[in-house]
Amino acid sequence: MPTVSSDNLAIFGGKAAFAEPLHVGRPNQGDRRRLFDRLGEMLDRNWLSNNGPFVQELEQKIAEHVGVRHCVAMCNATVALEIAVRALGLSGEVIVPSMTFVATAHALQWQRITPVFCDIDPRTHTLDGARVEELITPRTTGILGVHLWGRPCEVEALGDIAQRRGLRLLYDAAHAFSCSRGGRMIGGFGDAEVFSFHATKFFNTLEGGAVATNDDDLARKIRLMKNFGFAGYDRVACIGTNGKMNEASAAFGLCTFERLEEIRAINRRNHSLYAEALDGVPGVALVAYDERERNNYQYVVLEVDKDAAGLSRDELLAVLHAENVLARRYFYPGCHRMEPYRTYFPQAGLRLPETERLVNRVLQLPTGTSVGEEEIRAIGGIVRRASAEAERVRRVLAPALSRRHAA
Ligand code: T4K
Repeated sequence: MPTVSSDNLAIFGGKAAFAEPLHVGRPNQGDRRRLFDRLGEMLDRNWLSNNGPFVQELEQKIAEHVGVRHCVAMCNATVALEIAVRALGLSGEVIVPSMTFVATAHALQWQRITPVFCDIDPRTHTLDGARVEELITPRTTGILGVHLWGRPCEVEALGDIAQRRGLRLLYDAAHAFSCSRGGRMIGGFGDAEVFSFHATKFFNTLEGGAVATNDDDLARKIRLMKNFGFAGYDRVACIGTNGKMNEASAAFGLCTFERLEEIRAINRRNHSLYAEALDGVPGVALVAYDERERNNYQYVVLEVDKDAAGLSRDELLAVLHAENVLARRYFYPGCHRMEPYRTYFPQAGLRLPETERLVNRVLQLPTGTSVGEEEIRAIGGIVRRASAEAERVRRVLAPALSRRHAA
């Protein structure tokens, strides 16, 4: 049971609130007995990969759930993005946010396509349409939007730009499985959308991902490409790679899928509990989801306004880590400040003021099925206490943080 000392935070020498670390991204699992049954079936069948029956069943369930004609399951979202990018014929330059997991940019650069980093709208944390238009050049072939934290991009504005300027439009929907925009499920926007089913995601298949699309030709091409381009036993129709999902992953996914609504309800409850626990803490805002839409609530994101809070995001992070709450600072420092992009585009930060501001303000807190009410109230108590004692926190942390900045 967590114990938050009301007068002695761990950074002041008190005992950590949690004996065991509390992580962001603990996996959600389905029913274990159902999983063992399915794994038994798989072993009896001795069909372990290559478009097996569990993969087909999962693809059908996902396509139905998000309301698209095609779902192609893959080994992970990074490979799914690479394949979608190639199948869409992207080349030259593609406009993409820097405020994303580095895999989004890598999926382009890996194929020698230049990711042109675009700033975000500070209200949505997703691509700013006006900035996108300014970055279009004769070499631009597409836009790759990211539904960050599961909050959808301004799909109407981006769709309009793509249509007017003759660009392909792909979405990295790694965070947005089972979310909607304007009542329509994510999966059906743009030319295609890519989900991640990594262990740390709301819905997982151990490792995994999928491309969702309503474009028959594109789906056919993607299916070929994820299987080396094989169109028959001895016939290779195009260049391809190995992007297949295996049967054990699909079996795990089918079991997690059966708990989807329950997991979503727990995430939603956790999000509301955090809202209550953090209510009124100055300068610390919980990023909200649009309650008129369907959300998966998989990320609990705080935005820390240093001036109002009296503490920086990194100071609050240090307080939480000392209590064994391993909050994260996704996606610091932004792709443009990671290699190889930092070397390729040393000036990129100049046109990304909102991204640079946001990467220094946000942190993510633990949620999911392994986090309960008591933990959330304790975490809220830690944040509240740190805020009340902001000056003392800053004094205690100053030497360590200045050493870190100097390094
Ligand atoms: N696009 C976007 C916008 C993405 O966010 C991602 C992935 C992708 C594309 C690419 O999707 P994939 O190719 O991965 O399908 C994690 C995930 O590995 C990554 O999938 C995810 N985004 C990213 C946001 O988070 P790390 O480097 O932070 O993971 P790691 O190893 O630190 O794990 C996070 C925490 O989760 C750990 O502290 C402990 C816990 N954990 C993790 C695993 C794997 C567990 O408790 N059990 C586990 O099995 O990237």
